[in-house]
Amino acid sequence: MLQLGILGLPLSGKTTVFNALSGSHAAVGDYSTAKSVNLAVVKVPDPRLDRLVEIFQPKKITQTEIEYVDIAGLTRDASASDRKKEAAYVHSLRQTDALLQVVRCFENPNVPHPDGSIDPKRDINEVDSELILSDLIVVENRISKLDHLIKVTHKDQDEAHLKILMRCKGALEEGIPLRAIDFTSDEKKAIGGYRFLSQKPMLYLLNLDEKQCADGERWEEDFSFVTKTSQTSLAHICALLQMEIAGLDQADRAEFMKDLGLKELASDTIIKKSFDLLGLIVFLTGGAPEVHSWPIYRGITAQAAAGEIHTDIQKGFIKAEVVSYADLDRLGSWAKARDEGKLHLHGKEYIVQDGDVMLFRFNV
Ligand SMILES: Nc1nc2c(ncn2[C@@H]2O[C@H](COP(=O)(O)OP(=O)(O)OP(=O)(O)O)[C@@H](O)[C@H]2O)c(=O)[nH]1
Ligand SMILES: [Mg+2]
Repeated sequence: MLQLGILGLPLSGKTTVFNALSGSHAAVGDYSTAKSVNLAVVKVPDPRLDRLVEIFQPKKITQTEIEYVDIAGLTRDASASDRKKEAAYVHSLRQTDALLQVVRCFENPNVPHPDGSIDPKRDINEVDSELILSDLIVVENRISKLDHLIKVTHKDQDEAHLKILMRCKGALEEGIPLRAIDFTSDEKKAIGGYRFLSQKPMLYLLNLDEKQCADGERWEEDFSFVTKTSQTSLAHICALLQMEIAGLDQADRAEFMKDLGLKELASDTIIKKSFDLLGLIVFLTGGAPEVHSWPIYRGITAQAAAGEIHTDIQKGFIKAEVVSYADLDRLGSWAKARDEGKLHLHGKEYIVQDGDVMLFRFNV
């Protein structure tokens, strides 16, 4: 399952955002009393799935899910035990697929900022620098070990690896996050195991108060510079308000949102932006037993997509029957789509498109 890590300075509103996005009720406020890690699995809303349920009347529905991870921030004057916690914190972050950086913009005299003033641009710089530094430490350690090793073994493979790490080091020393570097797919594979933090796709999330939220678009314009680096994205949220909305039942929620003139829940906007950021699309499968949505990376082939369902289907792949969601929605049944010539047979190399409804033919 896809995992999104929530990070940010202490008291930037991470846990409030976590609650808003997941409808959870984790304790907010004082970091020391909060649980060290909050985890929540969220279903990715997709109206296309609802329509397929109408069409196929399945026994079972399986929706794409993502997991949010919120990890308690540390104070600046970290003690030894805090440092141990920090190692665990960095480890948890490394396991995630993308990062969601909560940026404090909200004014709240009851919640002191650890740096004494509200300055979101400074905060972004500080958090980004910490990620870069943490990667730099990993890279430097690895380089010095590899240096010793190469003197003994003289392996070309190690030399090649060292070269990539030197390139990483150069970038990090200049304060450039690794996500900004154009690695070849082989290079990416070679360093994938390090799970570098500055290489992960990053969604910057401006946490605005209710007053600021009226100007959400202007705030995003003002911070658009963060999206100049590749694999970054930007959104805003009024976390406190959204947490309240997430806690309401369906009927109250609709009314409350109407009163406030909100068209969409922040949790939905943020999931969409995260999917785009990660380059994810969805293909669908439907039938009487089950309707299922499958997240995949954009650009993968029909045969690779089949592997998401089962390796046997991938190995024994013959053809994929594909109807686009738009056609199936319009025509209302698989049989009708076939009759109208909207069912297409594709081979292994077909590049799956977002919203393809697929049926795989395979040999076992
Ligand atoms: N006014 C206002 N207060 C907020 C907003 N978001 C968070 N807060 C308050 O800020 C305080 C800290 O929020 P948390 O969500 O616990 O922050 P955190 O980043 O998880 O804090 P740590 O885990 O301790 O680092 C709480 O008292 C929240 O109510 C907001 O959008 N507006
Ligand atoms: Mg927290």
